[in-house]
Amino acid sequence: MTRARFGVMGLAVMGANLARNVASHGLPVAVYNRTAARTEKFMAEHGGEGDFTPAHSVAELVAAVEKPRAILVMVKAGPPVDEAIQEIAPHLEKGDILIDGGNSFFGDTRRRCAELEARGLSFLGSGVSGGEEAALKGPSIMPGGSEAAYRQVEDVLTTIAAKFDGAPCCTFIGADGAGHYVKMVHNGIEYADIQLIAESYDFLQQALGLGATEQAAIFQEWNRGDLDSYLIQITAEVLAKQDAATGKPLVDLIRDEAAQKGTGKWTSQSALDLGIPLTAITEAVFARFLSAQKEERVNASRQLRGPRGSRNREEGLVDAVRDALYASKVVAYAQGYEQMTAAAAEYGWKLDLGAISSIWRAGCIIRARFLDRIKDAYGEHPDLPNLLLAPYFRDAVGSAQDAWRRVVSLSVELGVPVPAFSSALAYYDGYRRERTPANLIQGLRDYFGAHTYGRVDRPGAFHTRWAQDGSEILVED
Ligand code: NBP
Repeated sequence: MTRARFGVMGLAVMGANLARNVASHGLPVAVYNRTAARTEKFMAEHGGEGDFTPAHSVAELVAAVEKPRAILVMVKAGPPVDEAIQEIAPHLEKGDILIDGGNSFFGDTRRRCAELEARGLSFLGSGVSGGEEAALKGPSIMPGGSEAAYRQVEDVLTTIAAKFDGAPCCTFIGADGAGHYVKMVHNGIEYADIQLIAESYDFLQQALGLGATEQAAIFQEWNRGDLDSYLIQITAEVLAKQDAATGKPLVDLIRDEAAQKGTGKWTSQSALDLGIPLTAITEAVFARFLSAQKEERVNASRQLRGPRGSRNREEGLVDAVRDALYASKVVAYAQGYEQMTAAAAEYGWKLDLGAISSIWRAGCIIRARFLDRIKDAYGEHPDLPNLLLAPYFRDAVGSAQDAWRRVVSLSVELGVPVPAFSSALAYYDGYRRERTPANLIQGLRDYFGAHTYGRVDRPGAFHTRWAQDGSEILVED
């Protein structure tokens, strides 16, 4: 039997395209799917594209791959990954490598790493971004787990990855769940990016009365400047698309209920666990929840009054929205990167944020010109506490802030909901404040719960008998 360099278990859209990607580089690939009909369909449609060995059982798959084996598991995230591992692991030998390329929860990946390592097997939890087309032509790959195992499959993964200026968009991220964690934050940032685009579209429509076709040209124009990115580019394409049946912009015919698969929610949940103010991504998740309450919204739209404000035709508002979008985007990334820094400290990973920015420059959904700037910022200052403090971003946001405030205040006046724009601005204003009103929060907490407070003029923890004699007690030095 031919010895394949690589095995793929799971031939739905992602697994099939990754297998084809590997084979397109001249490497022999063994393929297996739980339901045999999918393997047969794959071979019928793509068998001629490369050196594929179809397997009809996991034993056959394992036998077809050269040792030490490298097998990509590309099945539905969650329990199916555990089931697939349980099925294949008994057939593997010490030193073999399993790669989970799905969108697994990083906590599951940490557990699976430990379980498989205890069995003498290596495990890589690898984020793969870019959707089905990138899986075929070159995704951004974020592998985490055993570094020694990564080095053994690095040639295959870097060969199939997207390239930016010739450099592969694949780098070892860190131990156990680091790769899936970084992929999760990537997806969270994607939620924020998309929400900010949706808010721009809504504002341009509600406040300026601009239709989809007019907006398509605006987004196209924006894509030639600092906002240059895949998501802005495809926004222009989506807005420009006409529905063949009605002749109307297709976007106007799409139901306004956003779905989600959970990676945005995980990112927010993790931020809560780590104590990171991840407002932009979390508002994006909440906005999708609110959008899904369609029936309630329709009912409320008939009962709840809004402002009487009308459309605004002030000069320069389109450019102001562009600046607000850019500044809010910087905040969303700053928060996501801060979260990765906190996760690295919590889980003992050495995350190279500059390298992570590099591998997001091509192949993935958030690919953008501005990631080059982030890479440079972390290249110059690897310990940068917050992206907003990098000179380029500090100045860019400083220049955009007047426009940003104008868009947010006009939105409030007109009753246009811009949760990501406004929460990003509130974060910016909160982050740049030397003194916040948390002194009052501490006073209240001490009043009702004797939770103590610190003083600005003396060390220690204090409690005041607020409602009694007002005396202060030093609780702790
Ligand atoms: P799906 O997420 O739709 O999963 C379908 C595959 O999982 C089929 O091959 C199915 O086999 C297999 N499977 C299931 Br379900 N349970 C199994 C089990 N217990 N044992 C073995 N195989 C099992 O596939 P996908 O859309 O290709 O996505 C794969 C992974 O990649 C997911 O984690 C996804 O989140 C991630 N991802 C997807 C995209 C995208 O654009 N779609 C992008 C990036 C990442 P069957 O044929 O026998 O039912």
